[in-house]
Amino acid sequence: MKNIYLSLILFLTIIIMSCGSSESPTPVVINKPSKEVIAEKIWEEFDISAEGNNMQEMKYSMKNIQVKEGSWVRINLKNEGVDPAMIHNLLVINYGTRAEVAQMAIEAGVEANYIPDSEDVIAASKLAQPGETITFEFKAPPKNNYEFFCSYPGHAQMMRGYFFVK
Ligand SMILES: [Cu+2]
Repeated sequence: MKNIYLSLILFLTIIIMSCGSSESPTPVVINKPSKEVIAEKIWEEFDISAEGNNMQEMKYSMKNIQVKEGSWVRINLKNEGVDPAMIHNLLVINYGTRAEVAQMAIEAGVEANYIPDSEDVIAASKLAQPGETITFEFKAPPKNNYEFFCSYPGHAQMMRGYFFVK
């Protein structure tokens, strides 16, 4: 009987020892920073008003927008119009494509917020009704010159400006 106990103890000891030296090594503790390092987004924010109450007076309050490459852009488009016909958006597009994108926007229609499915559209806001402010965000495209404009039918000529990424 004693021998059985001894055998059992020996057997258990072997099991415990073999567990201790099992193949999976004990995890190596590396000095981890308490928080993961996340690259901070650099934001460039602009408040742009759409002013005027008719087709002759309507305009953006900014003509030029300049941002740094790699930054994130937040545009607060405030429609200051009161006339129900004054509906606006803001599209950032590749330089020189305004006429083409404006035409595509009309074809895209109001359901699409007059935002055409085009590679020339870098970023776009939804339509802002009179009195409404629409905020939209996007990562600045590569260093280059771009344009912005309102793609609501008939507004592209009056409501436009330049978007520079430096
Ligand atoms: Cu407009």
